Amino acid sequence: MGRFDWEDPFLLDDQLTEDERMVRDTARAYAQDKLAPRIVEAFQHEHTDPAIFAEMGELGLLGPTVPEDYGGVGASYVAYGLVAREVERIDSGYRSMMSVQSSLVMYPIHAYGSEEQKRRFLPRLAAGTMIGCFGLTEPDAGSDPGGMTTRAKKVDGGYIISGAKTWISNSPIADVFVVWAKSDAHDGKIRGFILTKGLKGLETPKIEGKLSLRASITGMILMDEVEVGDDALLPDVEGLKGPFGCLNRARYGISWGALGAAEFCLHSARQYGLDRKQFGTPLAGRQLYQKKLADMLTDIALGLQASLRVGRLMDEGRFAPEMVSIVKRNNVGKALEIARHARDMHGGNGISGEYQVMRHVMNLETVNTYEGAADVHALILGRAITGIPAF
Ligand code: TGC
Ligand code: FAD
Repeated sequence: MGRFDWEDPFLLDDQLTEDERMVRDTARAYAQDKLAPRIVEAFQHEHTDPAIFAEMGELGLLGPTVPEDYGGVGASYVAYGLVAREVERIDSGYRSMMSVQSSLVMYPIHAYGSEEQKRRFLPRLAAGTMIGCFGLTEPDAGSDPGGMTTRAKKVDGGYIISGAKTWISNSPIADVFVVWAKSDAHDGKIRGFILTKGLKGLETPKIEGKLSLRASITGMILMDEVEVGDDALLPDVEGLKGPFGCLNRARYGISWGALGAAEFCLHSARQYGLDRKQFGTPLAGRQLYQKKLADMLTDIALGLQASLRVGRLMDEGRFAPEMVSIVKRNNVGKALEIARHARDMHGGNGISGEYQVMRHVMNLETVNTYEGAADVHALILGRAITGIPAF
């Protein structure tokens, strides 16, 4: 008979390779030693520290799946998920900074870029000396990115891009902008362009006053006739499958990350219940309290196994986007529920920044919305089940 470890109920650790454990341990040590001590203050003061990119880059945590030739470490998608879990155990905003850089900026340049674009951008993005962002969402095109109005007009030697992107992670501090626009030179099809900081007509105002993801800066990308050369076009993809190819990876990473936040909440609620006495006994000795802990443990354990399976299939080139919809929607929804319960289990203390559970609740509200809102993933699955698109 095996031993039961509540911190690793299905012995996930056993299912990892030596290399994956190494990446996980590096990410965990960094997150606990360097990110945990600054998050309470950073969130409270809405402070994003750009130095985090270079710190992560130095440890190989940015774009880890990109091959070594281009500055990555050639890690598996399972390793990438494990990094997201460790970073989001501290804060969803830090994971956001990491996953945008990795899946939404480095991935498209690697998958769809020219050799010259890869050489020019990937090593510096991997090192975190360059910060990237991804512009898909617009003020009037969120869940329906096909409705975007940003346009690329062909001119001699390049393109002129006009339009507005909103709710863009990292944009106010970014050096590199992967922007999606309808291109008149390609029958109005959606194409990706790489813009760089300082271009005339490009502005990136910060969105102020977020009550969620406060340690991760968010802004707009305003493009007023921004002129770029032909070499700004990502040559190897056309249509919505370009941005969605990136989103598949980021959404998958989020499915691990959200459970990292949920694990923090479970651990915190457990410890609080062991320490806090009411009616003469620790709260953790009460049936209702234990049921909540049991529900949390169950959802985390099942969710992690599902993400591991999707990661293995991704590494084998056998995943389907619908699999990612299942784990993104389920794991984030469950994490949000777990964080809300943990907040309640901390009583009044649960609302203070010091105990951190309320911050996870607020962050996970965003995570439930971005990268495909929960109901949009339900509709993706509904279409797969019935064959009828109900968007
Ligand atoms: P639809 O007709 O379904 O598809 C259009 C074309 O795209 C292809 N495609 C995919 N390709 C690869 N992977 C996927 N997951 C794909 N989904 C669709 C599809 O095959 C088709 O290709 P083709 O060649 O036939 O043209 O598209 P639709 O317009 O009906 O869209 C439906 C829907 C709802 C699925 C889609 O629009 C959607 O997923 N909406 C959600 C939008 C979203 O996720 N936005 C994310 C913005 S980025 C972000 O939030 C970053 S936050 C990051 C952080 O800070 O961590
Ligand atoms: P809407 O699409 O207007 O949806 C509003 C509500 O309606 C949701 O509940 C949704 O589920 C529901 N809904 C929508 N369509 C349907 C339907 N057909 N049937 C039933 N219900 C429906 N985007 C980027 O491009 N890059 C980024 O880096 C980025 N970072 C972000 C960071 C933060 C902090 C936030 C909050 C968002 C970020 N986003 C980013 C944008 C994000 O992807 C969008 O907010 C998300 O896709 C939802 O779009 P929307 O906000 O326009 O909501």
